[in-house]
Amino acid sequence: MLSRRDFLAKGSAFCAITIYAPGTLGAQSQLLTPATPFVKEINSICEMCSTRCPITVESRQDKLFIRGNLNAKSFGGKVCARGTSGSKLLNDPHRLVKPIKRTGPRGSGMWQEIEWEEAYQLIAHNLNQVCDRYGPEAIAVSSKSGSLSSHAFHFGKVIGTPNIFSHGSTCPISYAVAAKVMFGNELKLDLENSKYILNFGHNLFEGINMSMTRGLLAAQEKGAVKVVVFEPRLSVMADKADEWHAIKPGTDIAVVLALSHVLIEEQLYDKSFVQQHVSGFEGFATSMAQYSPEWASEICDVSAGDIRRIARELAAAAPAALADHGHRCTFTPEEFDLRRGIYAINVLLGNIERKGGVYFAKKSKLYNKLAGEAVAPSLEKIKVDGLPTPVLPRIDLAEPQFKYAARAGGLYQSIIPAALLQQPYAIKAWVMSRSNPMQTVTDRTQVQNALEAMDFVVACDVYISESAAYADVVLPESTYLERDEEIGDMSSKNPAYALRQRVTETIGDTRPSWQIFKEMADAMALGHHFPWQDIVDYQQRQTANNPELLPQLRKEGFLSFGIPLLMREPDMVAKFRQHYPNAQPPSERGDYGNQLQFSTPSGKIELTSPSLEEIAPGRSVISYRPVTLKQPNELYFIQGKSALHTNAATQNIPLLFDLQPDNPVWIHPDTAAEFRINDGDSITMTSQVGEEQGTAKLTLGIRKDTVFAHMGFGSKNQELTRAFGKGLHCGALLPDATAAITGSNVHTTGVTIRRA
Ligand SMILES: Nc1nc2c(c(=O)[nH]1)N[C@H]1C(S)=C(S)[C@@H](COP(=O)(O)OP(=O)(O)OC[C@H]3O[C@@H](n4cnc5c(=O)[nH]c(N)nc54)[C@H](O)[C@@H]3O)O[C@H]1N2
Ligand SMILES: Nc1nc2c(c(=O)[nH]1)N[C@H]1C(S)=C(S)[C@@H](COP(=O)(O)OP(=O)(O)OC[C@H]3O[C@@H](n4cnc5c(=O)[nH]c(N)nc54)[C@H](O)[C@@H]3O)O[C@H]1N2
Ligand code: SF4
Ligand SMILES: [Mo]
Repeated sequence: MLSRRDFLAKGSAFCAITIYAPGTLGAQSQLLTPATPFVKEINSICEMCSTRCPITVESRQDKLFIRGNLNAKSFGGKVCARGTSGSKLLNDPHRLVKPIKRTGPRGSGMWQEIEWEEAYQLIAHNLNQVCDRYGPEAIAVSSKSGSLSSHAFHFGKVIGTPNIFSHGSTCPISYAVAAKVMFGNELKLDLENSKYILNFGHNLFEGINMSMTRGLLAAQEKGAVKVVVFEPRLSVMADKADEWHAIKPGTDIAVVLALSHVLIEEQLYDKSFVQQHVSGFEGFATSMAQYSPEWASEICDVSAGDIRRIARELAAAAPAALADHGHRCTFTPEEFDLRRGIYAINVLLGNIERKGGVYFAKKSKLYNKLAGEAVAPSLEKIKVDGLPTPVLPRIDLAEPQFKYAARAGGLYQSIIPAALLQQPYAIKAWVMSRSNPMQTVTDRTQVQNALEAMDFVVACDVYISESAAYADVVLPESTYLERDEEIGDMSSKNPAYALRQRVTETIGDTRPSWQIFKEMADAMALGHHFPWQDIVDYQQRQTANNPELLPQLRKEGFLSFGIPLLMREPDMVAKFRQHYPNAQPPSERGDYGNQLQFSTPSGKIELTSPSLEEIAPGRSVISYRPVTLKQPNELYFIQGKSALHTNAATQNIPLLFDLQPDNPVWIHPDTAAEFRINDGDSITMTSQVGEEQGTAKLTLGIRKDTVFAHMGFGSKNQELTRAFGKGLHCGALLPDATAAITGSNVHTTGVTIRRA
């Protein structure tokens, strides 16, 4: 058994600088050599962030070079700074490459390396014990959603717990729930062809989504687009925009509703679209009548004249104009009506399924139906019969208002009160994969308390993350460069698929998620619920009706089928019909507007949703509700992504760490002067739940009442030797607050600052 202290001692004897925890590549370096890539070039998928861009990995002299897969045109054949750094993760001596079990108190850094079999037996014994004592519902299973999460989620279903969570409530859940309620489905943005883009804190040049970022860049390079950004700080996005409005945090909804007010009052909306496709317009229009630009400007610090002008400019550019619904939707407790309000602008502009507007992904089923022939292969859904039915409802369904959120990945943060207060009932064990809630769910202290209160915790990660440091067993997943995965649907304007493939042999004793969760089920005598033999068998089941798809994807990595289609764009529909002679006949307008279907109760776009009254009285009509995000003596504390790091996942990766080791706090010079803070000073930031140390960065590019920091820094886990204690820990300052209906975890709070 080795403790962190032993390693410190050992480390100082053998090497003056670096200390490695058991289970890491560094600790095993004498036994292990770096990975050898397989062949010259393999196509795969990046996982340095959850955008998951298609990549081509080339090996030259045993080194890996990662670039974008040219087949994936919308990604531009490019990767970002993090995407090129994959081999730094692969070969990082701090990376976990052997299962470990805890041998001291949680968080003490006392670990012992164990074999996989022992890890599985330990996990099976402890999870079975929790099941026997409290029922399977007492086990929470969580994973960041994406290509690897389906195996963790399936494991949750197999053991019979309803308490399965994605990261959604800390990220996109609000726009997902709002879209589901209004349209029955999620929407995508046609940034590249847009002439006018409204952006409410979608930080596309730092919170990078390669295809969207490049789409926006392409539009800006053409010079034919106007971009208007509402942001409390001068983000790179704001800097590259035509107009930046330094909006007060949490008040975007006022601008959004006032824009609709003007579009309706001045009759600037698309009446025929509304008439054909929209339900509840009258109720919506009545509600909007009260939200004048003058009313809004009092709330949000954007002038009434600007709001009126922007509404008119938008309408003039429509339908090639759009309001971006954003990505991380955690600014305010009123996210639901903020995101519904943003969608409503698009509906009024009549930009649905138009160039430069918004559209639905064209998956093969719809595409083939419209084409009248099998243009694109379809993936089989892999069904497993005979799974247990949980007796209790999900912990986040104690309140019926979260019905939609529960289906969209759930309220991740609800694990904390369930563990600490048994509300609505006790969670006693936590199986987490590819998730670092200690950093990414609000109120770190309570997350730590919840982890300490658990009977048993399993973490599956590539590092001993801040959260994994509190687990009983940590399972090392192979990095994305070392593992195969199932085929993923990447359809946009036409159907597309992508495949992740191993590009190099596995270093150390790591395994992929598909294998880990299958083998965990085996150890619990539940392996029959994972009927596929291995990932190839799984891929073959996915392609049972189109066996040629798999070899094609192995070669190409990314495949798209057919030609791009927007259903209400007559020239695209005409081209589509030329391509596919058996295609559906168009409407009188020469488009497929008549084929648009919305899986909502009314079958139309619901600008007002009467059915919401059953789960949340008073919520059917979009309206303004004031929120309090800070006390009068406090500053708003907001966060955002760094272009050089991914959330709380890359701070310890060599190169990325060197490029940005911490997160200085942005403060306006006038505010800093008030507190006698100079640029570079150490500061203390205090909120109602925590106190953190940081460094001041004085900039005119932020509101005087607001401070900002990149998220993901200030790790309190010493196994992450590089990242430990570097910068300010955002989650430690954020109180737990949940938005209505969407269940999103609110990331804005009030803080005070002083010189440390
Ligand atoms: N305060 C604050 N909190 C936030 C945010 C914010 O802006 N401010 N942003 C929110 C957002 S948008 C999101 S999406 C969430 C993200 O939060 P999480 O879902 O927790 O995700 P990450 O921080 O991206 O990474 C989680 C873990 O995945 C591990 N990992 C990386 N690759 C692999 C792999 O291949 N396999 C396995 N098993 N593990 C891997 C990393 O080491 C890391 O420990 O955070 C949210 N939380
Ligand atoms: N380089 C990089 N790329 C990433 C990620 C990463 O970590 N690094 N993460 C990926 C993930 S998981 C996601 S979700 C996306 C995130 O994509 P985004 O959602 O675009 O990312 P954030 O940087 O969190 O953006 C939030 C922005 O909103 C601003 N803001 C805060 N409060 C308010 C407010 O009340 N109103 C307005 N208008 N603005 C406000 C912040 O200053 C910040 O610039 O990026 C993805 N891509
Ligand atoms: S945006 Fe960058 S890090 Fe994220 S998947 Fe794409 S290349 Fe990888
Ligand atoms: Mo996210």
